[in-house]
Amino acid sequence: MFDSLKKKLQNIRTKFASNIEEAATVQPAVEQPAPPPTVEPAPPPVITPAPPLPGKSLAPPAAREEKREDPTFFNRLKILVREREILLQEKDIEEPLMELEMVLLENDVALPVTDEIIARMKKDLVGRHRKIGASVDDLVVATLRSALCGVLGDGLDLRDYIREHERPVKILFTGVNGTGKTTTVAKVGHYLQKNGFTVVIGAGDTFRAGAIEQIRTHADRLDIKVIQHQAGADPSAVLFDAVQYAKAHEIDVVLADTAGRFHNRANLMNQLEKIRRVMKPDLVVYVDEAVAGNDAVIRAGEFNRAVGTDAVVLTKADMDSKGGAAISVAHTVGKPILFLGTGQGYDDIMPFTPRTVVDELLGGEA
Ligand SMILES: Nc1nc2c(ncn2[C@@H]2O[C@H](COP(=O)(O)OP(=O)(O)O)[C@@H](O)[C@H]2O)c(=O)[nH]1
Ligand SMILES: [Mg+2]
Repeated sequence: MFDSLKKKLQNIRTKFASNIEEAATVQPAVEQPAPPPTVEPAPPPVITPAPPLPGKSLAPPAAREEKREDPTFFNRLKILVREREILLQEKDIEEPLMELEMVLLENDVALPVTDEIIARMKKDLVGRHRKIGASVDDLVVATLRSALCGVLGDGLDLRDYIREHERPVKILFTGVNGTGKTTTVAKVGHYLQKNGFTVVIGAGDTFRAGAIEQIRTHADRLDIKVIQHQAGADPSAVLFDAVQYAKAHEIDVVLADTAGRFHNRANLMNQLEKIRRVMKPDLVVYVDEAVAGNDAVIRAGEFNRAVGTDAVVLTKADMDSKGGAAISVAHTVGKPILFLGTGQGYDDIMPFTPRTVVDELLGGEA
């Protein structure tokens, strides 16, 4: 997952670290104490010191010199220096910042999101006294981590959501064709069952040939009840029945599969409006493929404007080496990513926790 971006971020990390290290070495005033005094022959001892003049230092020069040479004093300073402090200017990190910008754009991170990440890096690093320990890399990773977490938002834990809402919680999955809606419905059903919730699936794709069979096969394997009508039936009616079933049987969650549709196809969008009216979903989840990069981000925005979206699932993250959509979609659409799809198996689904995704991107170190 996200291998190309991960590799590039590793390089960038090294570049930042070496630039900051360089800036630190030409900046002794901030990060280092005065160098130890050059060992000069001590001045001849003053045998009879003159009485101190009013307003002058009480300590004679020889005594002050002696104090500066105290080895324990310098040892203590050296220990302090391990926690160096640095004041970076923009020019110190201009080069790696520009490279980071290019890398993000090349890996399909949307322009406004790239800008935001760069702005956060700058704000964190430039013009502020920053402590650097033995490893500058720690500072770089912390800064990158916080910039990326900043654009990824808080995420949404579906288990918490269900616990906090009246049952049944109704979740409608929508999006364009072939992105993995039906597979995601099955995976989410399995995930929720593993987490102790009861689930029913509504076979709301009555449009595409074989769609009802497809969800039925998944559900049978996972031992999940499916509410279905015949092919060509009104999906609103199917999903209404699924909700009624859940109410009657005290099922925790209704997962509604639907046919793929584009936001600009009026008839299918009207159908979706009707589904919304009849089923009254608690969450409308937009599903798209991480591999679609910027297209997925743009489509998610269009869907949100057309019908409203509460959360996003990005599938096929296992096939996505760039990670741009995963980084961009929450910030661009203003809705959290709920899950990443990471393969074709039922367990190949990952709750989207920004922190975990950033760890994955930064190699999980530091
Ligand atoms: N590699 C991979 N394939 C996926 C993932 N999710 C779905 N697919 C595949 O994508 C194809 C289309 O999935 P489907 O659920 O039928 O899409 P729908 O048309 O949106 O319902 C199927 O072959 C799925 O196995 C995923 O996370 N990773
Ligand atoms: Mg489908």
